[in-house]
Amino acid sequence: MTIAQIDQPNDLDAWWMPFTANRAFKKNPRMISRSKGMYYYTPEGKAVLDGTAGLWCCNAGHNRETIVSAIQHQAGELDFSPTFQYGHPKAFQLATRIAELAPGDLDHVFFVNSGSEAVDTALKVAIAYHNLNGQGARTRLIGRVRGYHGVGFGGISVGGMVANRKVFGSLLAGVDHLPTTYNREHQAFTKGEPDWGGHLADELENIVALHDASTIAAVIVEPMAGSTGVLPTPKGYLQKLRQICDKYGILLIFDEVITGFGRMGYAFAAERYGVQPDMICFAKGITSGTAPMGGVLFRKGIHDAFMKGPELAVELFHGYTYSAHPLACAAGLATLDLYADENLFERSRQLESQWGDAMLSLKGLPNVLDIRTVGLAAAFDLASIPDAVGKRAYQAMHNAFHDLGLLTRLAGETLLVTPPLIVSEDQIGEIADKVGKAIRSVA
Ligand code: PXG
Repeated sequence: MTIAQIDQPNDLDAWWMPFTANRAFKKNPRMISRSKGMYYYTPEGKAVLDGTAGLWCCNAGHNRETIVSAIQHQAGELDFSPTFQYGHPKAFQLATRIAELAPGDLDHVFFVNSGSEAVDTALKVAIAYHNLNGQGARTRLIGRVRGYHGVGFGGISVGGMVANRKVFGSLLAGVDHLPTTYNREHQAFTKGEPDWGGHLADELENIVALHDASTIAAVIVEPMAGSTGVLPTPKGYLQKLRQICDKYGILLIFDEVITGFGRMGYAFAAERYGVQPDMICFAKGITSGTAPMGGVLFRKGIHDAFMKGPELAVELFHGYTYSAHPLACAAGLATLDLYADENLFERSRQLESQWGDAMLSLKGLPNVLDIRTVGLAAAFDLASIPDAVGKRAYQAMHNAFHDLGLLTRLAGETLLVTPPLIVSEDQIGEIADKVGKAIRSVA
């Protein structure tokens, strides 16, 4: 039996795949069985250039030796240890390293296993914090239309992607949404943060006027809305949001699950924008996708508010069996070392302009309605085929994988590319070329 045969699953029926058109996939699969550097490989051994860093997570590329050996070593040394009432050294080390990377007094880290858990953790702590401060009426949470904050009930409640919400019941009560910052008429084909739209942060004033500040716990936004199709926040928007939150005592949470760890040229996008949030949610890039891990960074004042009461009392009734799992901590430490050794955040910043130009060079292709780029991310909005919404982008993604050897992502009728930060200048050209061909392949 060849390796290819061993790697081929013999029955595709049992696994209900996440966020996937299961029936279409199983009729015509896109199978991946190996990875190295910038490439994935199919079970038949065909190379596929990773245009998406997996799912926005493999920022250092694939199967990097130092991360692989850190995980292997850790598995043989300490496989699992409880983190409720016990600790292991690498969890403390990793928390310290992440806090050092974060701006200002974001000094404390709570570990979870995914972005969705990070978001739920941040929202819960926001409400609990106000409660501890004698402001128990502050329970409202404010998200944004077209925001994505994972798939927990908290995340889909503050999230603003209709398909992720509409069949899941009444969600959390007491949630409101800022309007989306995207407006094609004013922003089409912009490279980086659009000039138009900073004023949309003022909508928070209207939400405060409706509900009263005394009922609002927190605002949560992505510094760049990724999943919904790379929507950079307009110039001045985040600064204004910070000012309004300060004015009314509302906590500001940045969901940096995608924007953290170099995608926007910095450890965190908060640094790019010079805006200090009260909490940062992270995941994905912390281990470069090699082990499930997420977390929340908290400003000192929030953490310290909980460190009161009897010393033997649990301060926060929250946590997961796999919070700070030893394998993920080992992976995280090796990943942060690699990011630093190879200056990958800086590399991303330096490549951003060339990346943007390469992607925007596809302006004018048939059926391309908008192209947006920021950091090392780009999105192509395509015109729908009449009566078949989503088909053009799906077909382009499928053709890119099978015919062109390029991995892309979909968001409705939008095609996304967000490569590992080790992408070479030549590969940027190759991605642009192949995206162009994939778009042209769907008449
Ligand atoms: N917040 C943000 C901003 C995210 O982008 C999550 C939370 C949830 O993370 P988990 O680890 O629970 O999935 C995300 C996840 C895509 C894509 O193709 C994006 C995500 C996940 C999978 C696919 O755009 N973002």
